[in-house]
Amino acid sequence: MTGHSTTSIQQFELFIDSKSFPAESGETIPIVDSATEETFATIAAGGASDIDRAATVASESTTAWLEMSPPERGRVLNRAAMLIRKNKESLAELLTRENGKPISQARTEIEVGARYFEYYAGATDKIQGETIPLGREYVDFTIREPLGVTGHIVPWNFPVSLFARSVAPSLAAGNAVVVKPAEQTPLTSVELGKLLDEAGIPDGTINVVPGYGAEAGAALTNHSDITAIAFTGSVPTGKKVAATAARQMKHVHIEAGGKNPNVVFPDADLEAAIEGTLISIFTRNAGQVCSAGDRLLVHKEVHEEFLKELVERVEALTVGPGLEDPDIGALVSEEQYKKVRKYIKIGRRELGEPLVNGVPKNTDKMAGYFVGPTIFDDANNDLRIAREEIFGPVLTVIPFETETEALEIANDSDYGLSAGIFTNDLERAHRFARDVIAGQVYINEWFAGGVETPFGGHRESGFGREKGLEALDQFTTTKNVCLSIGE
Ligand code: TXE
Repeated sequence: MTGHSTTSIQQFELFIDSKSFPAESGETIPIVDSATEETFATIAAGGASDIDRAATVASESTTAWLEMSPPERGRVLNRAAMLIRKNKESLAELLTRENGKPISQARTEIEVGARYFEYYAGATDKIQGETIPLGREYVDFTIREPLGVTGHIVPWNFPVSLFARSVAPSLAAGNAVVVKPAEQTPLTSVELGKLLDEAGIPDGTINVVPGYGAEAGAALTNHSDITAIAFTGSVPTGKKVAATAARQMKHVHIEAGGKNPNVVFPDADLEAAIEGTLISIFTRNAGQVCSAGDRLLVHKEVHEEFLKELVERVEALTVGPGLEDPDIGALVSEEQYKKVRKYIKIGRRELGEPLVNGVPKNTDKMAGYFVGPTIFDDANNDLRIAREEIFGPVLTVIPFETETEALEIANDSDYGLSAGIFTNDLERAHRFARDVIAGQVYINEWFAGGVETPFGGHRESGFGREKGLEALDQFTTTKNVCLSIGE
């Protein structure tokens, strides 16, 4: 990694206009390894003046980026994908240290990051308009134009893949970008900025300004040169960002979490449902996933059998430092650790002892923000642990009797991000997909889909779609050109 080191603490800086800088204020943020609670790096804490500098150079760079032909731009993005893969091991290690996730999951995330750049590299020369038949006297056509400079506010749960998810389509559409990574996990973002630079992107087209949300994030949202904001994070912050963007008539899309129902019917392949449940809430990033299967709705006929098997499998999961590649790593931060522990207490008050209690077996002696898997059974959908996003390895189980009841419970939520169903009844699966309120529906496999498939939410989960070709709509605008050519 290229952050420089005095003693053993690496120092990372802002990346603006192809150069690394300290923040104008000179302030830094300590970056804590959540498995050891030790500060292992610092990062420059960007503020409003740093955001201003980045937005200004980004505006000036858009010409150079657009002067490159679409295939040339595609080649730059392809080179970025190649460089991300080439640096996979060092990026994965940095990601595990800043975030806490198991190293094999970090490697997978780096690969997904590379895939986004590769996928959108292929789109640069396919962002095209249409002709509209107004009759013989007119020629009418549309042009899809870039928006200018887009701002990207990235959360800490998937710092690499969520960076790539919105930056790659924006660059493919011809925009310059300013990224504000999460204050907990900014290191990989700065490194990705440098790799894009190495791939040949013009100076100033990619800028990464880490900093606190209330300072750098708010300044980015407010900046008049930023024409669009892509936000992923919490509901309250998402609403603030959307309100600021609305005051300035900026394009904005918001992805803000969920409380997603995972519905298991007796006719399902129960082994697939167990596997799906494990990954949905425990073994992908310790449940710190917006599309996690937080609510397990199990049909009463298989409830007992299913929970018995699930508990056995969950008790066998390993919890430990990410670099040792357990099933569940440390949570990202002390704040998130406290939040998840608080919800386990709330669950105990609401329901009594959980079936699996969240205390990792071997972690008494361990420092670090470890929370083991937790299962609350026999819940109902009115409880706080069934309604509020916990964002950790905590599962709330709600038994049900009929398909109608399952759908009602699934849709009785403030959120509407993802939903999943395990069933071998084709018609039931399609009825569920039709009627459930969600941006994406998983059938017989949790997290089914890929960089190619659109992703986003309804209700408090936000609006706008990322991933797939639809993401390009978020980063372009349409100009209609109408020419009168006479009789
Ligand atoms: O979110 P914030 P936090 C949920 C999850 C988690 C909770 C709180 O439930 O426990 O949110 O996490 C930047 N203007 N999700 O506090 O604050 C911030 O610096 C502009 C779900 O970390 O929303 C970071 O870069 N930006 C989620 C980003 O917003 C601001 C992923 C997210 O931080 C800002 C993360 C401001 N005023 C948390 N304040 C998902 N959808 O996957 C903060 N930020």
